[in-house]
Amino acid sequence: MRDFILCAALCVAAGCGTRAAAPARPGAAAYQPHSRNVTITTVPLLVKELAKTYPFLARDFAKGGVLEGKEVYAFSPSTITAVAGDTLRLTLINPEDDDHSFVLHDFFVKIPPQGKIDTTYVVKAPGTYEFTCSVPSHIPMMHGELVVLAPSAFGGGQ
Ligand SMILES: [Cu+2]
Repeated sequence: MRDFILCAALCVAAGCGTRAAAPARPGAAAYQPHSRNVTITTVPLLVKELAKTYPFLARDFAKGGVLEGKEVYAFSPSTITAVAGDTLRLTLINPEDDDHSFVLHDFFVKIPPQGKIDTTYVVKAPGTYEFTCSVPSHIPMMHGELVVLAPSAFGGGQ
């Protein structure tokens, strides 16, 4: 708690709450890319195994049902925020007995059942990028977003 109070006091003194929104200042130090640890777990939401707990799911998964040929999984968390140039140190955890994957437009990692994958990804241009699972029965429901901010948003140069 004492560390938090000290951090909060330093942050207020340094104007942390206003720095992110400040426009780039000529001569300000350029943003230095960070290494960010991100752990993402695949989570079952409405899967066939749950039909015993929620009897209505049997009808949903049946032929003609709203989830025919599908199961609903999520990535937790489903949003990653970083700055262009940062390196994401990703830990991808799949506790289930189904295959999953983590797919960006230029990146693919298979996450085996009851497996954990450690990998890295360098974020590039600012923008919003969807990530998803490639297993057909898990899409379009299983997805998330990588939000990449411009370094100039932090008051420095490029
Ligand atoms: Cu999946």
